[in-house]
Amino acid sequence: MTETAKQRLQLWAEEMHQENLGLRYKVRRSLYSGESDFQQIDIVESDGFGRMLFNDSIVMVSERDEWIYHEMIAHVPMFVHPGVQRALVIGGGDGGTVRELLRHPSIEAVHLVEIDPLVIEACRDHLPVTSAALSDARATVMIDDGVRYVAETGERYDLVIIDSTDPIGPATPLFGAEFYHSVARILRPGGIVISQAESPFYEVERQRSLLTILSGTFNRTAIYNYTNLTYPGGLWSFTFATSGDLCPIGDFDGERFDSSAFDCRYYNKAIHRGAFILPEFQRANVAGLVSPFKTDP
Ligand code: AG3
Repeated sequence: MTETAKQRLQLWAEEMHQENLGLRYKVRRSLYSGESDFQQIDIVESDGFGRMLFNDSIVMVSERDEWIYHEMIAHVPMFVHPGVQRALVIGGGDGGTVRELLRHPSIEAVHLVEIDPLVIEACRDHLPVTSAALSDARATVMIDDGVRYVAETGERYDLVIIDSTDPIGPATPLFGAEFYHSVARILRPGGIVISQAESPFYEVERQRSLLTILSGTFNRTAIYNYTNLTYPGGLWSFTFATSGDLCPIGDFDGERFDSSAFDCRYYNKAIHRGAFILPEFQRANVAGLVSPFKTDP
């Protein structure tokens, strides 16, 4: 037998980004592979990144870094709003965002609206680190189109989080004006909207168009960054918008964070403030589309 023939078969999962970049992860074994009406869903045991969820070959979650994304999407608005009781998550069927929201004692109900039941099922079976939160008594999972849900529901929320995939396929309308008009309708007074806002390097136009929509619909807008391992380019963003006057810096309740004694692995008070300080190129790209802060970060 030749040296080559004796070698173990090498399995890799690859995310192709904008046709000129590929990120490859060594796969130990596939845990789940299925096709829904919306997408191809894969959960693999990777070598070095833990379990990973891919939708249509795009990385959604890795155990190695999912906590960064989920801490930053949830705790930033939670420590700005004085007392979120009811939160809505659109997408996010892995459950990670719900998990972080539920750590806050003010939360009475979290509704998760996920379009694809197979994401929920696959994550419940193979990604307990995020999905276990979906079994909490305060969490309600609804299988529905988020666009339809926000247009038609009679429910109202203090916080709406758009935990979406990239703006392709069923997620595309989640980056549109009509959708945000409906989100504004279902916000309680002073409510906050956080959206998955892609990469400041690769998605300049997307960030601009999202902020244009938000600043035309809400009273106050901002964009903040986090760095992660598995999304192309590493530095990624969320947008912040509110129909009220809460400022993500001026109204940040750092004392509440201190007394809550959360064992965060990424988020802390300085990270909260620093996340809103943009690198020069991004500051120029979003100029005029974000609101001045009440106080300096
Ligand atoms: N939401 C997906 C963020 C976008 C990832 N994009 C990419 N890898 N090209 C993740 C959901 C986590 N709850």
